[in-house]
Amino acid sequence: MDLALRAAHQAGVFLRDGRPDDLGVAATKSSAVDVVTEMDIASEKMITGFLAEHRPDDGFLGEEGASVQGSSGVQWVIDPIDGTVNYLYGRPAWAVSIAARVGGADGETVVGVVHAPMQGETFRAALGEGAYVNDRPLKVRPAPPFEQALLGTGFGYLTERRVRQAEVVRQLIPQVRDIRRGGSAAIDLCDVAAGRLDAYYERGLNPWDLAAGDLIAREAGAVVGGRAPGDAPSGDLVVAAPPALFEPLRAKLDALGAWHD
Ligand code: LIP
Repeated sequence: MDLALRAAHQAGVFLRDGRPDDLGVAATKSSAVDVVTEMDIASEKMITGFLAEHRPDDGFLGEEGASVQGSSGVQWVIDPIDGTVNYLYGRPAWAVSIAARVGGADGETVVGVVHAPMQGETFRAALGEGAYVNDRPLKVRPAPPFEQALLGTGFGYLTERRVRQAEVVRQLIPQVRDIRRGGSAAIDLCDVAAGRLDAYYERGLNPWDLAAGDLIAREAGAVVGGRAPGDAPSGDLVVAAPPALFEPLRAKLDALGAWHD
């Protein structure tokens, strides 16, 4: 936890104070709007370098290419900027997300840190030890009636998937209080943990988007799952909500086909 916090804060200062005024797109991935900046790449190098210096036998999985098997049984799962498009546009909703998993790629997340420098907030959780923002304990909001729920979601970078996701939103929005699209899955999951959203769902997340926020939400009392009852959250679908809201939302999303393109 200490190493994750120090790595996240170090990267956060670099990203907040060192953002070039003329920041541009360094590369694209799945589509012309799935972008990487030089700061994503530099942040990941800074984080992996710091962690490897202190724990040289650990493994790494990072959004911008970090991929080290390691021999210690500990794997660091890193999103150096979650909310890259927000960061590119100078919008504040972005975060550094760092998780530690024990037991390899399918192991259990034991530490999660989501550091949001522009909000002045660091969300953290250790397995079985609760969730916090800065030093304040986090607890999910009590589940409201479904029609009064404030949901968060996000959209992919491929047109075909976005069309499908918009159709799910079209059918869902008359049935709930409202829907927010913040642009950072890690922050969305922390918002569920903090009671700033009643629930969050999204199709298409990568492990680095999910790992830290998943633990923080669960340690704050949320259920975090996937498409079918008992499914773990995955790229197919992530659903995070207080226990009494989770199953009604999961079932609704399953019926709306939110799990496929
Ligand atoms: C982002 C996610 C967000 C999703 C975006 C993107 P990135 O991660 O945090 O929830 O809707 O499409 O995947 O690419 O900024 O690390």
